Amino acid sequence: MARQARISLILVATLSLFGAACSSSNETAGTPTNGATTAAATTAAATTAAAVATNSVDAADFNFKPAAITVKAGDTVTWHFVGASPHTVTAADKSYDSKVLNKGATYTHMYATAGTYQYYCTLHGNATGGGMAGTVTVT
Ligand SMILES: [Cu+2]
Repeated sequence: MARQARISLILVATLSLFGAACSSSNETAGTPTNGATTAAATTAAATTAAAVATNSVDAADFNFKPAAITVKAGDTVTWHFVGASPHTVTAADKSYDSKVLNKGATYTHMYATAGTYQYYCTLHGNATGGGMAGTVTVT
């Protein structure tokens, strides 16, 4: 699972760099200095959108906020069901499952071991990260 997340990150980074290269060549053809600056800015933006250090996640309609978080090994993560629709917090590997919960409920899970863990809502997402899904990176 960690490998899958890493591949996804590499893919995103590669696509970002590719996009930066394309836009810089369109706007400033043959000016490598500008291209390098654009690539650096893109990298910084990607870092900003990366995982948030928190152990509290909202299960909203229809996404997890924030969708990517980081916690320390041994930390407990709490999901707050704030959306009007019912949702679940289900490990991609099915190792834990909140079952369907409604607005106002909370669900907690303790992550004992470092790694990258994907989860999803069985009603609105899938185990491969599509739709309503999230990632917990444990360090
Ligand atoms: Cu849902």
